[in-house]
Amino acid sequence: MSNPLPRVAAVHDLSGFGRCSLTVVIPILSTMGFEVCPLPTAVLSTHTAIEGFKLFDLTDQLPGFIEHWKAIGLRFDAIYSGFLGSARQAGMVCDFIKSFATEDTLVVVDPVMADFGKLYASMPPEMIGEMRILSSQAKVITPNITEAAFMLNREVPDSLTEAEVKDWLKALADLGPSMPVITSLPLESQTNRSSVAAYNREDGRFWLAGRPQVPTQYHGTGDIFSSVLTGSLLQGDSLPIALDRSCQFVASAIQITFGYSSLPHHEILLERSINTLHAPVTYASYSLIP
Ligand code: PXL
Repeated sequence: MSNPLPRVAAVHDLSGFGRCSLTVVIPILSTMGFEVCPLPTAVLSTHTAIEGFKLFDLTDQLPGFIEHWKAIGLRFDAIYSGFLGSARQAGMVCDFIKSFATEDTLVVVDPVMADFGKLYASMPPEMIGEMRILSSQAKVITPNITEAAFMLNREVPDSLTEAEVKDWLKALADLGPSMPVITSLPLESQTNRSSVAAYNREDGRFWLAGRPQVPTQYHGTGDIFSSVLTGSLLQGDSLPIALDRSCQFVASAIQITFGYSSLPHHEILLERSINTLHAPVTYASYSLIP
């Protein structure tokens, strides 16, 4: 019998506290109607922004998990990777994609490694080159502006014009992916908005989407964005609608969380916002970058 639900291989860590990676990927994609099969890259006590975190790296376990999945003939409609436990895992994930992806598989790589101009605490500098190689195997990549700068060997910019954003997206597409997306864009023309931009090499169009910025930072919003984007593209949404749906969900989750008194670890109250995943997309936000 064929699988009644589209199936996603989710290559991310499991952080016990701090709502990110698998603890947001699974509820979001399940709520959107997909079966999620986690391929855990590491198990952590908390995400790496909380001091004293413990990380148990699963690099040596990955090949055995993958071999077992091959042996039982598992097939995936999407492969979606994020935080890796070691730089060595990038090559393993490339091999996993080569073994399991067909022409119809949606391959999404979120090159999780840095933010605000700095690598995350557990990330070795070799991760940058490895993420560049892994990204070349993807259709969609979703770096934030710091990750995009690191992958392109550029300075992290304070601000970008729309023409510069197009150049950055084209340079990312030259690494391999046909739909690069950049999040946390410091757009010169939209300083009070949280903006994302994307390029679709197949039709040559560039898109911009966003929502008004809330004056605080939350952890895990990149994972939430990329998870909704993956689900949205997998359900057949166009690229700009997928961008808009993801921005809308992140913005509503932030808005809902912001209403509570300040939370010590700055994570999103996903459980209070997940029902808004089914809200219709308001088409007000996206536009073509001419
Ligand atoms: O949200 C990205 C992320 C995922 N997983 C772990 C992290 C981070 C960001 O800090 O530390 C373990």
